[in-house]
Amino acid sequence: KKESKLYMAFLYVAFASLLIGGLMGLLQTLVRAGKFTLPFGINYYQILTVHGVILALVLTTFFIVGFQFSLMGKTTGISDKQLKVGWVSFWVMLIGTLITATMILLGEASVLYTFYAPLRAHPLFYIGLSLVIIGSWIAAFVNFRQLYVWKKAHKGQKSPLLAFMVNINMIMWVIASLGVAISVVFQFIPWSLGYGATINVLLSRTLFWYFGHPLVYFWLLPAYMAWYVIVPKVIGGKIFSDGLARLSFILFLMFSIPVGFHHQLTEPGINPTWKFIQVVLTFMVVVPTLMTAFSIFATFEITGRRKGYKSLFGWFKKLPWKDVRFLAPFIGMVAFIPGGIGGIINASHQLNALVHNTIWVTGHFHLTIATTVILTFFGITYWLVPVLTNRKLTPKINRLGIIQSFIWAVGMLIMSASMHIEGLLGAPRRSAFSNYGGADQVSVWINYQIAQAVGGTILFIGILLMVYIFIKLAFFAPRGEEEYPIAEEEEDAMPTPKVLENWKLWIGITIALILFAYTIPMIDIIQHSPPGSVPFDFPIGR
Ligand code: HAS
Repeated sequence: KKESKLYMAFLYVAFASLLIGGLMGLLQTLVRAGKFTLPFGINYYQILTVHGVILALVLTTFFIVGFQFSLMGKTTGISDKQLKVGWVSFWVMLIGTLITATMILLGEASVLYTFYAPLRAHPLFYIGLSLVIIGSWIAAFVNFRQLYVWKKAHKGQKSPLLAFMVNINMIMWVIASLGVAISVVFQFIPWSLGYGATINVLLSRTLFWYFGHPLVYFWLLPAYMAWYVIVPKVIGGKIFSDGLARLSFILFLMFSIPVGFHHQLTEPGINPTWKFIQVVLTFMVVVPTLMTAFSIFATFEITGRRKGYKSLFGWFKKLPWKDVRFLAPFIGMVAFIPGGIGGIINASHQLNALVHNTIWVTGHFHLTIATTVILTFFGITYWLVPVLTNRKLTPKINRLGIIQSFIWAVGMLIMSASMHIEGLLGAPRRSAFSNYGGADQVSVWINYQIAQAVGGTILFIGILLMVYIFIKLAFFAPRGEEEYPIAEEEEDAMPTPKVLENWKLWIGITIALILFAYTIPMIDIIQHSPPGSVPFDFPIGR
């Protein structure tokens, strides 16, 4: 079908990014272990920027937009006009990605994926990133339109659950990315073009984290879409409660954005009262995650018991462990237990003082985004690609997928565990190999660095295997029909309250919370801004 081509186009970019970004990750672990020197004058921060931008921003956004387009197409339909605009979003995002990637590869933008001022990149780096965001906004407006058209044609009916979820995620994305867009357009681009000698660093970082935290939920929510609606179907069950799923997404919309200060707890210039308020709001965002865990386990248990497994954990043993469409997301769910606990530690002000800017934080996000989310995305790939290309997930590919999931789990366990421990021993994140003037502590860190290189190598093997599986599913697997797994709701679930679809109410509360959490600190940051910082061009003397 013609729409499949659009969805697949997004996935091609995502998997090409996985290969490039993964290779950079491997190189980083080798450099940090002191086992490898980058050739051709390539700088450590150049590959670290490629790794972060290509994996955290490009892979995720392309996969999510493509996957969400397919969910909308399946549940609400997509018109020819919407499809055309969908292609516009793809090309705008791709052109933006190519511009940004070129600047990084030329060594003109080694500013890492957070592009903190006063690090300054070439203007085209920021312009490219802006295009990626603009492209994603175009996609968002197509999704909004798809739901609107569906609602008009189905007056009085509740929207399809997946369409509702996609729209929540895109509303959150648009509101959040406004922050980084303002910073890029009004601060970074003029500054990198030479207008204005200094930049308000705190303002730029605050606008970045206003966007940066919801960004992580923009990654997480598509995984939750699969956990709530797809995984139940794969295991032969039903959705525990449509209303509960919608409520948890609404809570994410409300509490994901006004919490960016938990990334800035160590920064001066922000009144501690506002930090405290945003930390409280951060803990609120744990609630929908716990609701999700409860609801998914309820689905697992109900399904197992319905199949007749009676003992306390009999239902658990009988889950379809040999089906990679279930196994890969399940490993992701398990990884979220330590990943989430790490998040709560990070968000606690006093504990943050211990872990901030250490490699502990890197360990945290390799569990959350690189395991929970990415393994769920792999789990989606095993059925989505065959559906889109009219091919079969054969038992052989399924077996390879199971091997891939275990390789990923083992590699990540070794790498992320050693990052967490090394972080508690004080090792900084974002630093190349150094003996820090021969400090004793370094001799303790090095063993954990070597463990990370081992984990990173295993993970790279996992990436090669996953890319092979993707190519196989997209081009070489036998022709056939594969199911698009969308579960129905349990018959005895409570009817979904109508108020959950009151968009004006939820968006209104979201905006009110943002204004509450940010207005006064923003005025402070602008009013009491220091003279600003002069640029730091990398490499020095560019
Ligand atoms: Fe985070 C830093 C706080 C979740 C990603 N985070 C980062 C960075 C990234 C990131 C990329 O407060 C680095 C940014 C940078 O470059 O500087 N994070 C949290 C909190 C949560 C959280 C409170 N993070 C995520 C998710 C991410 C992600 C999700 C990506 C997808 N994070 C922080 C903080 C920092 C931070 C600070 C800044 C640190 C610093 O100082 O720089 C929460 O959302 C976590 C809630 C989750 C739980 C877990 C519940 C468990 C569940 C398990 C379900 C399991 C099932 C199966 C169903 C409370 C849901 C069980 C099976 C069995 C067999 C048992």
